[in-house]
Amino acid sequence: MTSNQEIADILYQIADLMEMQDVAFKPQAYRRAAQTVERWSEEVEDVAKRGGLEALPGVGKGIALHINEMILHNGRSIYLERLKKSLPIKADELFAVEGLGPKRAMILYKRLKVTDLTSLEKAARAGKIAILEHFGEAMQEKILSGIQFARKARGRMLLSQALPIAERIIATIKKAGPVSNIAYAGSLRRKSSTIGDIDILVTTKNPKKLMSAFTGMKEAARTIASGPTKSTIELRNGPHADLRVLEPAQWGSALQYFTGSKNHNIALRRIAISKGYKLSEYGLFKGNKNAACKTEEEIYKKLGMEYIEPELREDNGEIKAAQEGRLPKLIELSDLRGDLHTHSTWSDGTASILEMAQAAASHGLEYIALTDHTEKLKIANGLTPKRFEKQAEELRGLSKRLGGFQILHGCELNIMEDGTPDMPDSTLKKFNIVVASIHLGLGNDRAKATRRLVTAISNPHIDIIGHPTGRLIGKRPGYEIELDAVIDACKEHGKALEIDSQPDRLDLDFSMVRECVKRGVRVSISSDSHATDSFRFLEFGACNARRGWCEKKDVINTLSADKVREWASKHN
Ligand code: DGT
Ligand code: CA
Ligand code: CA
Ligand code: ZN
Repeated sequence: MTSNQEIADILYQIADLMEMQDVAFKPQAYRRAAQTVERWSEEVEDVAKRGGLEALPGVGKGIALHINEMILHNGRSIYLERLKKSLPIKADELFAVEGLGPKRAMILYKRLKVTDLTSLEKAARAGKIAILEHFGEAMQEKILSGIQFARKARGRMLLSQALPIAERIIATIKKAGPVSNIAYAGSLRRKSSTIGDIDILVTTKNPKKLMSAFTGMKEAARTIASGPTKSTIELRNGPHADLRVLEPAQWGSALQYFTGSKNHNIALRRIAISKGYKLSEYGLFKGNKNAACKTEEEIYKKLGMEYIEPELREDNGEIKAAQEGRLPKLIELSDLRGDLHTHSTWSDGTASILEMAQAAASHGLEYIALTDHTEKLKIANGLTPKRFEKQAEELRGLSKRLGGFQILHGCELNIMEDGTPDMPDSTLKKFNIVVASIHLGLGNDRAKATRRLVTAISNPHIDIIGHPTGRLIGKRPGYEIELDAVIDACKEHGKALEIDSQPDRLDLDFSMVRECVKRGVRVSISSDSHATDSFRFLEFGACNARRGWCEKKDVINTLSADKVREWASKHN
């Protein structure tokens, strides 16, 4: 199934590239169609199957053809690929740099012959970008740091990109079957925020058939290596996927080994040695006798410890905790009862409040906090106090239509340079919940960014700090913060820090989540949804929380709506 978001993403990309080619009107049409697809509550793939695409607002014959093509090719658009090839620049490379979109890329190409990261860097280093109109010194600096970042990130996928690909690979292989065991391992199984390559393990009696199904997949751009026990393909978006065929008797030890992390494995092997064993991907051996290898559980048990969930296997103290029987009981996605950060068309969302509530309910949630942007975030159509009053009226009208589902009224305000909110107290005190984020002035040094956050945390109206470091994975590192000071402030005032679950944010990062958990500061796991299909992002936030050793009690939105209200009202 190609998701609405995948389809919309491709339509947005097509619009961007058309804009570079100076095609009049068309980019707007594609963006309109992308917005429709993004907010459509039914699967667009189902709409396409019954021939109903052209009934969607903004979708004409041409765009319908492209959507059908994507669905036919499992989310791949030959049209987009051709468009990319027809351009004189490497759009994927350039757009990965924070701040570079089609308009700027086109100017840079026309004026400076910038076509890829190398020529971009050369132009920036020579100071040629700073003197262009609409660019300037600050933009040039931003581009230079963006290049470093894009280089490091290149070749790694977001968890949200890798997961559906891995699932499709597994489905394809199962179909070619029969298989007795199949799983993804590596960083994907540990649910890292980025994935270098996808590692799939399988046991089967017919490796040949599976290997050719694997290398022949639509997802494969080319075959890098193919053999009887291991094949590697290059995926369409660049990174690789490996398929390994294993002996059934070796399953547990191989799954353990290839799940990693490398450091976890090294530490575990040391313990095996100290107990007179030898641990490898082939088994856990005492002399020549294989003591445990069928399941991972057996291995951890034989080594004298509790089973360690993959998300914890980073050699961050999990082995000692497992030996002492004090591993956390990790939070599950299903423990989340609400979502405390969502947007509607009142600000920059693509769906109405009712549509968002219905989508959240169909995701199994009991409540959301509606937290549209505030006044100063002009680009996101931030609300004035007056408009928030109007919004409150709409909410009162809606409440009867929601059954038991609850909407807490809130906002996502902007923390200004001095740490104060961009909303008056008289408005803030009316909200059930207030999320506060830094959107404006991201360039602060560590001390200043920390001061802003700490000041915000001490404001009695503010309950949660949204995406606390401002990072965008693969695009910008975010501002640095003194985490200890921020945690101290949260502890003192009883506030929470957010895990923003957008796949390119995952902010707080898991290592910072771990510090919160250690210090007894609670987090909220929020989707920051701007569209109805974004509640699924909560899965990634939950993974990130698990990697940070979160239990249910550490997460605010495992509470009922009433308990959340009660918690938030304590601060006022
Ligand atoms: P990635 O692909 O960069 O996101 O990260 P991983 O963890 O998936 O790493 P990958 O694909 O290179 O290898 C998969 C697993 O295989 C890794 O997590 C642990 C294991 N492994 C790979 N190389 C070594 C090694 O040299 N020593 C040990 N002990 N384990 C290794
Ligand atoms: Ca890997
Ligand atoms: Ca690998
Ligand atoms: Zn937001």
